[in-house]
Amino acid sequence: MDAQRLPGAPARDGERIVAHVDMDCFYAACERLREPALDGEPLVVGMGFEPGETIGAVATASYEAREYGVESAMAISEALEKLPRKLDAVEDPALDVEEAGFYRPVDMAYYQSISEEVRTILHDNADVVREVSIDEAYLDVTDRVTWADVADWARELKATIASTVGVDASVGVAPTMSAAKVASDRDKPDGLVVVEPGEVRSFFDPLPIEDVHGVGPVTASELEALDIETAGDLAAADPDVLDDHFGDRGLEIRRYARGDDERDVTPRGKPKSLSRETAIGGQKEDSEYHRELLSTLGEAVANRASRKEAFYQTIGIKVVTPPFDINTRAHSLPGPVDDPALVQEVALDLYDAEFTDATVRKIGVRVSNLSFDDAEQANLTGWDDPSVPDVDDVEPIGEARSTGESPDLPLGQSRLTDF
Ligand code: TTP
Ligand code: MG
Repeated sequence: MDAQRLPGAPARDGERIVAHVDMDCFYAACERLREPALDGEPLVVGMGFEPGETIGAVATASYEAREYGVESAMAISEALEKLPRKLDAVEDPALDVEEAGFYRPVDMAYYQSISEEVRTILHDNADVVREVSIDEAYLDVTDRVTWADVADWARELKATIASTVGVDASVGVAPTMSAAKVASDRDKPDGLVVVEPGEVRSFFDPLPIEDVHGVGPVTASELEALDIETAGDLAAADPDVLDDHFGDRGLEIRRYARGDDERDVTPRGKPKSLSRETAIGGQKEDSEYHRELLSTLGEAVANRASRKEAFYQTIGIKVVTPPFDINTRAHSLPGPVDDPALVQEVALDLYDAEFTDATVRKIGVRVSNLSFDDAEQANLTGWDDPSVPDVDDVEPIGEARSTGESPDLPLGQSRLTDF
């Protein structure tokens, strides 16, 4: 601890107390909730393990299954070699039932519902929560606790999650997001690690460089070639050398290794609009094909809005014509709706009004003027309150495995993207 710091002192000006919460073997923990007989057993959650199936991957493995070398993203065939399925072991005398495990298929809807329960508790226990994936969030608790009592706060949070929801969380607390994230991983499962402000450098120093935020396997091997093997080596590395090899990114990972991370915990924003578009390869002037695409895209956008519980008041299309002219047209409704058929109808009307003879490179559908307030729903039938709250936040991008996004609708060879 910092020599100047009084025990129990609140965070200093500008200094944050950040917690990172990450559930332990989350999908497996959820499966155990509804099937308690799986407690303490090696358990693999994934796809492709049923007879006749060959392709699939492990989503997660319980800590007992990890002892056998099974891990996330491993091919299911490899997992079955390391840890045969109990069902198979019972029937095959060559296999040992004691050295076999249980396999369960992925059930996202169920895991989402458990995740929601955990989130409610997180929001009750922090002023700012940033959810980054189905089982992971950052909490800013600067105004709620001091460094002296943050460990008690974290223990209580873990106990509340365990007793209310029935799953275990690991928690890391530190003055920065990146240190908190590393800390939550250090003592898994059921972990709790607090890194106080004066300890961040010494906490990071011995860690392997892969543990530094922003260092992937490729960067790690490039750093190792420069004899930089630990976060401490990276923190002490000559900035010019890093700049030469990696540019700005090199300086950024050096800052993270030194525990410098200025990012504030900010809540996830609500999107301003939702859209789907696709490039058109062959049939550039085929209006029936364009209309088909618009219907599919409209359905995809409307489904996405429903998943996000968003109502939309404006429905639009984008038609890109040669050379690269972007034409957007939109129609605003008297009030916010959640109506997939209407999205398709309006999109087609907008297209039919102007573009049936057009050569088209790209085509897309967008809904905007979004509202997320449940209270809006009450006004829908009467159409008597067209007011739409301002939604200023832009949807954040670039975070791994964002929560709850289902795959896009397949559309032949074309790639669906946002616009
Ligand atoms: P993680 O938090 O990375 O893993 P975990 O919760 O299973 O285990 P840990 O105790 O180490 O935190 O991911 C959360 C969930 O995301 C995980 O339960 C399953 C899913 N997932 C995948 O589907 N594929 C993957 O490759 C990974 C890493 C996770
Ligand atoms: Mg986890």
